[in-house]
Amino acid sequence: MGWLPMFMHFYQGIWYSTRTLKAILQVQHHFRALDSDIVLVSTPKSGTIWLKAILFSLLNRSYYHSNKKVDHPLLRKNPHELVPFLESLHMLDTNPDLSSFTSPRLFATHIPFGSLPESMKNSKCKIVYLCRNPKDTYVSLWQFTNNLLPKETGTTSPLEETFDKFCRGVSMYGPFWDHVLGYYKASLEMPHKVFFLTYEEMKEKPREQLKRLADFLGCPFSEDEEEVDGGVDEILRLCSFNNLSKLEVNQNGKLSTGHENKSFFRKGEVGDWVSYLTPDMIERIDRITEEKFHGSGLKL
Ligand code: PAP
Repeated sequence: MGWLPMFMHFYQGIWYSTRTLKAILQVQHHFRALDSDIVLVSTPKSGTIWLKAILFSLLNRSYYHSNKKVDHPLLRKNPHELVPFLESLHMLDTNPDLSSFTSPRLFATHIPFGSLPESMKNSKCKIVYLCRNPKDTYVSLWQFTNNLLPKETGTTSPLEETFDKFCRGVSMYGPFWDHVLGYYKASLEMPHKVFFLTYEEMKEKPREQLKRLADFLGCPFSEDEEEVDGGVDEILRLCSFNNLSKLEVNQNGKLSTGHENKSFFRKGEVGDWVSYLTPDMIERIDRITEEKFHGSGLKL
């Protein structure tokens, strides 16, 4: 059983809900990556929505910069609508028509490296990978899951129980650590293909990370854009938690999946876990992180 009262399945070393597993199988069988594709991959609750907004703004910046009268789509649409998950596309339609996507196509997924469709590994498509400290990831996932429980029951999935499951790897797309390590290794082996980024790095030095991203994607900021037009700062402001979370669409809108847009904007902070985890829990999860990442050079 998963965190919600539904079954989970262990497939290719990873835990999925029934619905997600069906979608993953469709993605594996039908999705054909193009060399020009850009795919944002992330662990759930690592700030995917933030990076979706940033990548969308980055890739479309020249159009909206020179067409100031056109409203930026982020002001009216939730980033999940603008940058769809491959899983969601294949949940609605087993083999969706993607011909309306203009190049470079921008998609997102939570699929772990080992289970990516072959074309994503073999083509020249680029992967931007985002992950986050496991303690904040866990707390964010727990809060999100609580929102999905039927309101009338008033129940909260017990922190201790879900924490134990998370530590044992039983969470959506878990084990968390295996997911991260898969992409971390791929980024070391193929730095031109896989860009590895953490939520904390993005929070700490957003300008630097945004410029690194632009370089990696082959659309670097010119000096003018950076210094004169304020291109970098404008994207960061547009995509900031403060800005996105206050927009009407993100306060009152809903996705086609039924999720309320506001459920993707909770606190947006680093270190919120201190308010939820006991010293024993911290000790346990830190030990797992140390053991799993031992020798990899990775710290989260
Ligand atoms: P998903 O896996 O369901 O797509 P995802 O977008 O990865 O969720 O993560 C949501 C987290 O990103 C939330 O974290 P929290 O629960 O700790 O608050 C959310 O608040 C945070 N987030 C959303 N937008 C931003 C933003 N613009 N800047 C920073 N963090 C953000």
